[in-house]
Amino acid sequence: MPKIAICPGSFDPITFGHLDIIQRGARVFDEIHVVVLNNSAKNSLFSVEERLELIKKVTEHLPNVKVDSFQGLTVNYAKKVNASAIIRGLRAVSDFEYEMQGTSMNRLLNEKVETFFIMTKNQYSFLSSSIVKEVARYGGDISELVPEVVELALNEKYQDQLL
Ligand code: COD
Repeated sequence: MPKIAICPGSFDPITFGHLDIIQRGARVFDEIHVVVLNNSAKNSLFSVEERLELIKKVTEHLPNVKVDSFQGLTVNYAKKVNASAIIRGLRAVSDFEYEMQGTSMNRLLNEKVETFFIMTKNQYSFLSSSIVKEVARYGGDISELVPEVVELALNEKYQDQLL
């Protein structure tokens, strides 16, 4: 049976930090489903369709990565695609409390799905979609932080505000 994992997130937008986690997960699992879900605590800049499009473009070199969106609980999506694992990235101690809460809740909802954490690479330890949006909004250089298609999409979103 293939080992399937899901990589859930907001991906608003996808960064090199996300991509690194997806690539490293794809080396371990037979199949990875990157899934755009709603985080009720966050207002998104990109629509779900825009986020999917960007993720598809930057993962097209990874044959065992699929991209999808879902309305609802992460564990329900895992069940839908027969995934036995959830992959999450860890950056700093500050991520721990949130991840601990989410992992405990997911385990309570479905104890058959195990959560695995991949530690960020040092160069991405400070990187988040929020910080990228903040820098892009004020015209800063984000070329080291996101793939080129994402940089273009961000510049397009914010160009009106820069004029
Ligand atoms: N380096 C390494 N990992 C990173 C980096 C980086 N620089 N940046 C982000 N990551 C990791 C994050 O730690 C996370 O694991 C993943 O990438 C996605 O990050 P985000 O910020 O895009 O996504 P989140 O954390 O907002 O996603 C939260 C969910 C949408 C998955 C969550 O809210 C959810 O499961 N919602 C559905 C409802 C549900 O099931 N709720 C119960 C469980 S919380």
